Amino acid sequence: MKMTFRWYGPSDSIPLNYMKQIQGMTGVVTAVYGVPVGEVWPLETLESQKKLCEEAGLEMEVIESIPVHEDIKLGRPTRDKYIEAYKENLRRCGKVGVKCVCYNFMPVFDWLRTNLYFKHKDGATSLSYSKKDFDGLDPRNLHLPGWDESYSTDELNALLDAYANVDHDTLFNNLVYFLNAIMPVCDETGINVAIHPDDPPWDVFGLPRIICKESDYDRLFATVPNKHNGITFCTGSLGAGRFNDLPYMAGKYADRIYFAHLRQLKYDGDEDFYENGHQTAYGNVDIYEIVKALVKNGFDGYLRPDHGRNIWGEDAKPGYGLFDRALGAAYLTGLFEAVEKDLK
Ligand code: DNO
Repeated sequence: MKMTFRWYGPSDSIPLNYMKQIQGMTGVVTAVYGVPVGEVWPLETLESQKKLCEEAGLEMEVIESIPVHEDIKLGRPTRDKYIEAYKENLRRCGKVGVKCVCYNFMPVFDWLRTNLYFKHKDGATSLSYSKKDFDGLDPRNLHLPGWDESYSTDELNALLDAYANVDHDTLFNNLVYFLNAIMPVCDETGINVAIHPDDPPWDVFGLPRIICKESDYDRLFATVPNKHNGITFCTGSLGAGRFNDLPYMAGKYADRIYFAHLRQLKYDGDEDFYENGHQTAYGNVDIYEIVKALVKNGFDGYLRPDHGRNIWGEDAKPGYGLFDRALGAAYLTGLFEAVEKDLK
């Protein structure tokens, strides 16, 4: 496994050398920010970001994410144009040594939480999700923490209308169309693409979500068997689904897991949860059993600590502070060491 840390590019408030000071850190996970979805990333930006990483002694082998244009998800005639741009982005990433590209196929919305500052008794804060708060939201007039408000209300409404005709199978077929189109570029560049699960792993606002559970992965690999078609195993996203057995899934798909997001969450009702520090004792995700399943089954991908709490007075981007993610990285590195030694 290779331990990595998410870096939001040159404007990230956390300096690269702080990331490097977390012992065991091999590289960053990043993207080119500020380019509209569907456009080609300037090669010079990729090169200059890579240079900054190298100067800090870090690799830049993972991209999270190259976002997928909604026209591709909707299967609109214009999708081919956006797929061409996606292929060009993969080639450019390949040129600067990227080995793994994370993406998601969630219609309109990426991850959803209802509170970015859930208060813990010890004064820490973290992200949380409450069904009751969620049910009170109007997707057509949405102001939600963490959600990209780059759409105007009119654009958002037009997009939601367009999805009225897209059911789970249609969305899945559009994913397959996209994957079949990009696989040759993955073969050519050696890049593995790793789909991020839907977060939370169920339909939201009547929009279909198709990467939520075991049968979704089985269907994905049966339909597009190319080995470059892989997954980002995000324990926080999949773990919100009480129906997912994460250690079992980690073992079953270990050879397709090119990237792992290991994060903790604590159930707080039937669907509600809040995020917590990474340790197994602090939530419902058995990080130890997941690490064991990964190691036992030959997991050889990238790994990153995921959403941490905000602690020690840090005023960080919710989920992405330095302190708790550093603690998470140290904990995960220790777990891997223990499990790897035990299994030898
Ligand atoms: C949240 C992240 C997601 C993830 C995308 C991948 O913190 O895990 O936003 O980057 O879904 O495309």
